[in-house]
Amino acid sequence: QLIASSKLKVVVGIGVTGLSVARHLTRLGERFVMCDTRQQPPGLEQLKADMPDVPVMLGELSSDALLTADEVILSPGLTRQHPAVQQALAADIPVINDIELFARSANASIIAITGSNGKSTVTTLVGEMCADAKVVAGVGGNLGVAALDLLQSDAQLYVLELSSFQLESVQALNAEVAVVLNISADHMDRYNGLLDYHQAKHRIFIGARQVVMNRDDALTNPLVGDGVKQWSFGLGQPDFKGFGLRQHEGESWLYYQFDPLMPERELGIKGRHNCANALAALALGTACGLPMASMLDTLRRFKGLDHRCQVVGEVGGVSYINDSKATNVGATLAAITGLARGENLILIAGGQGKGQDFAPLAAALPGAVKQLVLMGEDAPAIDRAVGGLVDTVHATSLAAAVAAASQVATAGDVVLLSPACASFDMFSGFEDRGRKFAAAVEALQ
Ligand code: UMA
Ligand code: ADP
Repeated sequence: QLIASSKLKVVVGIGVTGLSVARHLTRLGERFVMCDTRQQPPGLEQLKADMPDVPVMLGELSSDALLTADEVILSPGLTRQHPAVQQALAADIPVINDIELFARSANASIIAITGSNGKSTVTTLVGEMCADAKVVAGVGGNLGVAALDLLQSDAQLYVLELSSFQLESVQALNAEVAVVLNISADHMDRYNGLLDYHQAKHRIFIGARQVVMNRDDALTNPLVGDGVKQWSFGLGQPDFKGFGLRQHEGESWLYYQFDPLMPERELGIKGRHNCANALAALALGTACGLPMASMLDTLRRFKGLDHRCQVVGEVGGVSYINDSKATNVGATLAAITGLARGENLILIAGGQGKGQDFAPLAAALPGAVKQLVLMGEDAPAIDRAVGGLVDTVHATSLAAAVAAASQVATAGDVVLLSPACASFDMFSGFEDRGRKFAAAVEALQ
């Protein structure tokens, strides 16, 4: 009893995650303190209002404070490489996070989804599939509601979008089914190369009873034992484990093994990458026993999320597409591949590059992009990588970029905002960037 009462948890980060952890620990009756390196963390007011008795420490993380903890609960925005966190680890103090706490308390199966791109689309889609099948699902994580806040609901299933940052501090998620949708470089300012990032993502498979792999991306292939049931998806013909595409009645159909499911053209979400997302969602849903007919209805109905290859206007025969959520090169490549019909694209790109290599754009732009309009902090880095391969102009604002793009676009062209970069240098987030793009397009009409 005495030992139990001396236990103290230290929660690092007072943002959305930190607040959800504080509420959870309060419900459990645990003793904890909260800290944040910032003097004005965004969740502070809420914390003071809802849990006024919780001790708060602000400013540079003190290793002394962390060393008093029996567990440190780290928010995803802070790296485990922080010196104070490293000292706690060296002293054998477990450094976990909200997702680990979630896994310990979850009373229903978890569908766990990560990947460099498509997480939000697949998570939302699987959530919709559950709703259509009348399965009560708690949907959230990196997207929407923080994971621990979902535990309040009477969920029969949890559908979690997990970022690599969240997976870094998970010890054992024990998901019913887990997937890494795809892997391409992202967040290279935080990771020591692609291997480091890959290892963080693959923590999603720890303790999983079933796994889903992408046949078109070997880096998604989990290293799991024979007892773990495996499913697969990919844009080629399906293998015995899964979902894919085959020609049927003169067109491309979604298939499960040798069973035709529906024509690809009936999918509500468009583009090759979204077809892969649909197949991944089918694999996850099937693994959890959702009925196929209902899942296919969902696929027909679900039209995708805002800011992901979303048409926001048509002016003088020119389509304007908002792909503001393309915050890495992989997502921008998917948009270019899906939308290029000869040299018909005017691409607006740039922002914060997060340390990524823009070289893959050099192969994709010529022949697809009529003009590149660059803006933001890493515009010069993109310019260097593309190296004059396509006609390039620079803009100092998004409105100026849209104006420049509209000058060169002619009927049949597509003006595509797909920045391959984060937005925080000029906007409050990708939604803000997408909304400002839509407003600039509106102003052209
Ligand atoms: N920070 C400090 N000092 C601290 C703690 C945080 O400076 O002591 C800074 C971090 O460097 C970071 C910012 O504060 O830039 C936010 O960090 P946080 O851990 O407090 O973030 P939360 O508000 O808890 O939000 C996090 C996710 N954010 C990140 O991982 C950066 C949210 O994902 C997520 O929705 C939320 O938890 C609930 O799960 C956002 C995101 O951008 C949407 N995620 C990245 C992505 O999708 O690419 C991974
Ligand atoms: P995430 O949550 O992983 O960021 P989203 O579903 O929000 O994923 O999509 C983010 C960006 O990635 C958008 O630009 C979208 O068009 C693109 N995208 C979505 N799915 C894929 C995929 N399977 N492969 C490549 N890009 C994708």
